[in-house]
Amino acid sequence: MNTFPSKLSTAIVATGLGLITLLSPNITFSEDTPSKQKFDVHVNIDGTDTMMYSKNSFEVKSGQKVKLTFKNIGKLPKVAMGHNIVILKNSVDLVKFCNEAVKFPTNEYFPKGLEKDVIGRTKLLGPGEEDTIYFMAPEPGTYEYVCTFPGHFALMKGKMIVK
Ligand SMILES: [Cu+2]
Repeated sequence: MNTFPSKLSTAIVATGLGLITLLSPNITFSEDTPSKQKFDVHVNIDGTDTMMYSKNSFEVKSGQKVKLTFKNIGKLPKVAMGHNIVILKNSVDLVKFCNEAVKFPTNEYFPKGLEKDVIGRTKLLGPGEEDTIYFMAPEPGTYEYVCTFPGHFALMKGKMIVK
């Protein structure tokens, strides 16, 4: 009869999915993230070859656990058109931060020592790549996010509005 093989293949598929979840390399968490799987709001943003974010603002509520997925939907190579999203604390000057970031090409254009200035950040992504981050929405206010790849901050920036 077919019962046993069909149960077996179901088990294999389930195991496979489990492995994919475990091995997924693109999930990172900020330090104050209490749980990997629970979140209150999911924000999706794309980056393009024309140096644009698909969203120039989004709104969340203070205290929400935010899941943010960023995807580079362009085709140009990472060395020419890499993108990230860095969400800055509102005490931080965006231009100064980005001018510092360009000095760190070997650190994905993230300025070493300035982790304290950010609420969350994705990896620097090449074409077709995506990264998901989790963070807690801070106190109400407006927080800028930006791509720190050299020259991109003029166009690739937006505002996270926390209510
Ligand atoms: Cu960019």
